[in-house]
Amino acid sequence: MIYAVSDLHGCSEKYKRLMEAIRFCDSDTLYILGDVVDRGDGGIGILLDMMARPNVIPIIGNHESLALGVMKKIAAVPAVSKSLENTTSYTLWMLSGGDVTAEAFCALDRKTQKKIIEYIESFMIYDEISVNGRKFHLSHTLPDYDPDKQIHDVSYLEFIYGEPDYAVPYGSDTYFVTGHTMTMLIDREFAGRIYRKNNHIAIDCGTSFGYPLGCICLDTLEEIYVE
Ligand SMILES: [Mn+2]
Repeated sequence: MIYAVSDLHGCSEKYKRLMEAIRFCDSDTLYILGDVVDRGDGGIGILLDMMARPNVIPIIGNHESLALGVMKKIAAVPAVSKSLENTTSYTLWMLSGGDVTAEAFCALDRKTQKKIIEYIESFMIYDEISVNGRKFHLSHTLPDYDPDKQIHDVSYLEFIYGEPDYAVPYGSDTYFVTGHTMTMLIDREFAGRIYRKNNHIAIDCGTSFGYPLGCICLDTLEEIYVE
C-alpha cells in the first residue's frame, strides 16, 4: 500500500503509532510531505528513523528548507555560535519553532549531523504518481490557482510556502495531495480531519496543535487517524 502523511512537526510518538496502525512493512511506501521538524521535540528522531527506511519518500517543507541552511552552519562549527545567533536565518528558524530541533541537532556527533544534512538535501520538491488508476500530485503545498500555469512553472518557494485555493480543482484527473495548511483553516468543518474536496486532499490535520495525525492510503483513499 502507498500512504501519505504530512506536518509531523516533531510528534515522534504519533509517527510511531501511525507506523503501527498501518502495520508499515517493506512492501509499503510512505510519502511524508514535509515539515517533519520543529514545534515538537522529536523531529530529529523521526528524520533518523526515516533515513533508515528506503520505502519512506520525503518531500521538502518550509521547515526543512529553513532548518537546512542553519544546520549547515552548525555542522561547520561545534555548536550554535554567537555569530550564528545574529543571523536572519537562525532567528527565523527559532521563530518557527526550531529551537527544539536545533538543540537535538547540536547534541548529535558531526558524522550524524552531516548525514542528516545530506538526507534533507535529497528530499524531493514534488512527485507525481499513479495508484490503482488514480493520478496523484504530492507536494508540501501549492501556489494560488492559475489555469495557465503548468506544474513545471511552479517555483521551489511556491511549493513550500504557497497558499493553494482549495475551493478550485487544480486538475480534473489528478488528486492534489498537500500539507502545510491546517485543514481547520481551509474549512472549520474539517478540523482535525483530512480535507477532501475539489480534487484536493489536504492532510495537515494540525497534529502539532493537539489534533490527530491524519494519513491517507492512496490505494483505497482510506483515512487513518492516530491520537
Ligand atoms: Mn509548512
